[in-house]
Amino acid sequence: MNIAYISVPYRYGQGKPGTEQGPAAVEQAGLLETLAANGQEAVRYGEAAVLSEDAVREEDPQLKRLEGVVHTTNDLHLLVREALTEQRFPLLVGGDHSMAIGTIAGMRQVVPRLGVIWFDAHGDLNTPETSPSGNIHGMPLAVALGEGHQRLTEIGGDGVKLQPEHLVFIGLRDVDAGEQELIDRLGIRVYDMEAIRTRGMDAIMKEAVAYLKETTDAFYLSFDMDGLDPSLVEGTGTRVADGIMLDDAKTVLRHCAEQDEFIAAEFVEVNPLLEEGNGTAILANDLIGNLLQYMRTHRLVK
Ligand code: NNH
Ligand code: MN
Ligand code: MN
Ligand code: MN
Repeated sequence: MNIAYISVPYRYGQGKPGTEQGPAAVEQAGLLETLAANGQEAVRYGEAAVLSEDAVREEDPQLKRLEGVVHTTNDLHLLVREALTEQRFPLLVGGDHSMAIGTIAGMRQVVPRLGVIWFDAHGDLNTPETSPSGNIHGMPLAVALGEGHQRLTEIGGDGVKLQPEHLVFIGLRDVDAGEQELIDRLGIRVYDMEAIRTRGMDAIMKEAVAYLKETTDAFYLSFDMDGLDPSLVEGTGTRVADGIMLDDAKTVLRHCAEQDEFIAAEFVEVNPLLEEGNGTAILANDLIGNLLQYMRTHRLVK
């Protein structure tokens, strides 16, 4: 295991100032020490390029700050591709969730049959036509499936897109009408809070991982902090009631870490400006520590 920590200090996929400070807040919480404590070099592999505020305009109300998102996600896809090509495990810290447009684009150039576990309260399947906000952080999965504005879908080239059966949702509970239509039409696998309550996270993750391993070559985890219960995450922009508690979140991380096919992870939507102190960044750092520890243990046991 050779981690490539990549920071994505940006906020253009949503409207609230602060997610651009997410990586610095998680580093402040001890991220480099967490890497060192798990046998890694305490270094940042790379940082995605971000346009300055005055270079980014709101423009299209259904596709806000498009240039800012295109610039960063395009740069990020190159970084992720490079890290994977060097046989490293990309560990990304954001930044708002639109960054996943770059993550997935970069990964798919190396792993065409890529699986995705999307830990989130939201579907992030909107297009400019269905979005209630015009914020691109609500669109990355639609883009990955090939739906949406061409400036976004063309990042990483016009190759094969993410296949709907290679995607799994965990913790979904705030879905817009257009997103639900897409989920139903494409038959995307969803584990919502009801499923988590009745079946338990352990059974769900066993099934989710087995499902992905059947038809993909490798998978990654995209962890939106707002998938967690709002009592745990004051510092994230769109909290939704009745979310995932800590033990269940760790179960998600453990099941991912136990698979050799697990090749990258991203932690997004940390916004230290929305809370006193640094609680959400500290939690993100703790979760990353858990993940790395599970990965180490698994490798030792093997
Ligand atoms: N679905 C809403 C939108 O598209 C909210 C998205 N917000 C998120 N997604 N935080 O994870 O605007
Ligand atoms: Mn999200
Ligand atoms: Mn979300
Ligand atoms: Mn703060």
